[in-house]
Amino acid sequence: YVTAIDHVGIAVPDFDAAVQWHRDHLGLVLAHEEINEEQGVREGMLSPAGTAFGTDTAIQILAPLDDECAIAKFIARSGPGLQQLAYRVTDVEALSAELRAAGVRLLYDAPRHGTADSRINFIHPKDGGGVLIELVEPAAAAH
Ligand code: CMX
Repeated sequence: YVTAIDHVGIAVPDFDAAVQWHRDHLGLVLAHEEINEEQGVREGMLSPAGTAFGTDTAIQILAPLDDECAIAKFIARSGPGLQQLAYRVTDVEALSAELRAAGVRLLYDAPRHGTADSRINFIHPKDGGGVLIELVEPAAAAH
């Protein structure tokens, strides 16, 4: 099911400052940006110039929209930093079903809306070796 590392997510308190820091110091460009109200985030996908968003691995900047969302809680507990590792998958529902059958806890009963109309679910960090693992089925593969 896993075809690539889709992105690595960094929780930040200030979206614009983080985007600027990565541009100024590492030359990464903002290839995509959106608000996801359900997840409570303003998020951006950063890539090296010349690479393709949706194909190559991206760095995801995640800034909280309010004090109650997952990113706000993460920053309050752990401070800014790496928050998630996201794998691109061909079929998020089929993989989730196999994981559940194997006793791995998924956060959602059904996939939710992710970046660029992808469908997403998460493996609980306690079952992911201490890593919050996101499963991303891109929109193009949706069915
Ligand atoms: N990475 C690793 N461990 C994490 C973690 C993370 N991102 N977030 C929480 N944990 C750990 C905590 O440190 C804690 O460990 P201890 O019990 O040893 O202290 C444990 O998991 C807490 O688990 P919890 O109390 O069940 O849950 P929380 O309230 O801390 O929430 C989580 C954790 C993963 C359920 C919540 O962050 C969540 O729902 N995440 C999925 C949604 C999300 O991250 N959205 C933002 C990104 C949106 C997008 O990518 O599109």
